[in-house]
Amino acid sequence: MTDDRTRRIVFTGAAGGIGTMTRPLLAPLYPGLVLSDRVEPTDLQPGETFVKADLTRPDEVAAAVKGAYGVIHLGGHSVEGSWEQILNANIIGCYNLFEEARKAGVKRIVFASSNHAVGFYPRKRRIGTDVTVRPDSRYGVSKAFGEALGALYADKHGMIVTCLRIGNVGPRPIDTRRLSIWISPEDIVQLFRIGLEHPDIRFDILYGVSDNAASWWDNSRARQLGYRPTGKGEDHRAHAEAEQARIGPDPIGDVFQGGTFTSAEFTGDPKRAGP
Ligand code: 15L
Repeated sequence: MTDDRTRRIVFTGAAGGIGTMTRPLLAPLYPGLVLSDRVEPTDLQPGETFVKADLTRPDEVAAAVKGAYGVIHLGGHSVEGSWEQILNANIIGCYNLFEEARKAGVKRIVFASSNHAVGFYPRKRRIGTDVTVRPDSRYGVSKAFGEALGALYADKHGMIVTCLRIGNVGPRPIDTRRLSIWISPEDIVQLFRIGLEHPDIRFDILYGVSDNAASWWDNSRARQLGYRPTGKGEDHRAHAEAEQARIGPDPIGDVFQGGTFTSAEFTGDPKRAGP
């Protein structure tokens, strides 16, 4: 175990879906892990430490990140929402997190960005992490904002920032779109570890995706940093296709990587949304 792993690592959004799936995997790796959220997880285990913090409250965020070496920042609103919800949880909340972390001398932040920062790329295009953002929702815009904030804090304040454009975390892909973007809990923990420990990161954007044959993303930078995903979406194709048959077609969402996030509230011309 490196020294870094014994230090205080704050995990925001720990009571949410990804937090619940990854907490048991992170606990043995990071003895200094501190869970944080607006509400305490209902299944808090003996030995787990919890600090309550509302991201819109700078004082509460400051108390949570005090003395931390690193932060895994999953907190915020995790799907599309009203402007007010997104503004508070993902814009103001994300700013409070980075700024209070800076003031507290936090060295590393792993930021949960999302595939929805680039959701309007068509499925027929393979994209890397260097493409212009094409958010598919207010939520996607907030994730692009978080990536930009991460770049600012890396360039201006020397923080080590890793943004993970997460696909969909779960035990297996739940429809055919997720065959391309699915990531297992074990694989996302590998990416958290790279963000918290790898010596060669300054600012990076990586795709949070398993080793899926149907992937739309070039994740070579993650591989260069040692990422060796073990999940394979193809192993679950039959299940994903059976689920897809129950969902039915979405003429706009099926064209774009972001799926239903692109078709929701859509009033444009799908042809002009373009290649
Ligand atoms: C996300 O960013 C969401 O947090 C998650 O709930 C899923 O909707 C996922 O994207 C997805 O695209 O499947």
